[in-house]
Amino acid sequence: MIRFARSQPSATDAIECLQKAAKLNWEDAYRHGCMLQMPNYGQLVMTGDLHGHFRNFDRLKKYANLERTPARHVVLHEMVHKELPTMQDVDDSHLLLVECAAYKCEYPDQVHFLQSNHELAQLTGYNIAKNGRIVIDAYNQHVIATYGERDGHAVLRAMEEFIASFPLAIRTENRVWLSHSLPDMHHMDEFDADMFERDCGRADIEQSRTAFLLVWGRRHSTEHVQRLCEKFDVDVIMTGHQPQEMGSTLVFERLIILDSSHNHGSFLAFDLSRPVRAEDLFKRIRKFVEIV
Ligand SMILES: [Mn+2]
Repeated sequence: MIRFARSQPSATDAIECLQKAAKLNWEDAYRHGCMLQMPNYGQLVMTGDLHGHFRNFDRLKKYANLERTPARHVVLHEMVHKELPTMQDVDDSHLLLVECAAYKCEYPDQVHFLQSNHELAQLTGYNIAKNGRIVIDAYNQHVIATYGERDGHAVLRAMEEFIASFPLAIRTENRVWLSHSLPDMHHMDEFDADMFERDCGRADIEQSRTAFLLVWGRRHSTEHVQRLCEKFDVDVIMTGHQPQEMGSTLVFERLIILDSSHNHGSFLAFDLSRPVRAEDLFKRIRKFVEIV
C-alpha cells in the first residue's frame, strides 16, 4: 500500500505510485473503451476541478470514507495547475496529483479520474496562459525545483503516463454522464461520439480531436445539451471546467457544473441505483467547508 503524508514523496516513490495508478486506470474494472460504465448499485461522489486545492481534497477523502463504504465511488479531474495570485507564488499542485494517484492505489475499485484540458495540456505540451504565465511551465519548473533536473524529468514522464490513463467520460446505469466538459455546439461535425466505446491507447488520447473538444468546450445551449443527452443516452450531465463562484450551477435544464477549487468548492454525492432528475440532484450538492 502506498500512502503519503502531506510531506513530499521521494522521486522514486512518486514515480512508482503514478505508474501503479496508471496501470490500475487502464485495468479499471468499469472500463469499456475509453470510458467507464458504472454499475446500478452504490453511490458516486462527483467533484469539480481541484486545481491544487489540498484542503478540499482532504475533506473529500474524509467525507467519502472509502474504507468503510466499499460501494462508494469518487471521481476526480483537473487536479493540476494552481491559481497563482502573485508572481512569487509557486505551483505545487503536482504533489496533489501524486496524492490522488496514491488514493487510486489505495482504493483501486472506488477512485476514478476524468481527462481534463489542463491535464491533457501536461501530456501534449499545449500552452495555456493564465495571469500572464504559461501554466505548464510554472508546473514543470516546480517539479524540477522539487526533485532536481534528472529526477524531475522522470517524475514528469510518470505524470504523463498517469494522465494518459484517464478515461474520457463516465456513464452510470441510472443515466448520468460525467465528463470534464462538453464539446462546443459549433464543433459537432468534428466530434466522434463513437470514440468512447472504442479501445484507445495513449497516442489516441494525445491526438484525438474528440478528446480535445470534449475537455475544452465552453459554448453550449439548451438544444445542444438536449442533443448530447440523446447521443450519450442519458438524462443528466455533470461537468466541471467552467469556474463557478458559488461552487455549482444547473444550466440548460440538465447540465450540472461543479467547481471544487476554492472556499465555495462543491461536490455532489448521488445514488447509482435509482432514476435521477437534474433538479433533485442539484439540491444534493454540498460544500467542502461543511465537512469538518
Ligand atoms: Mn478545465
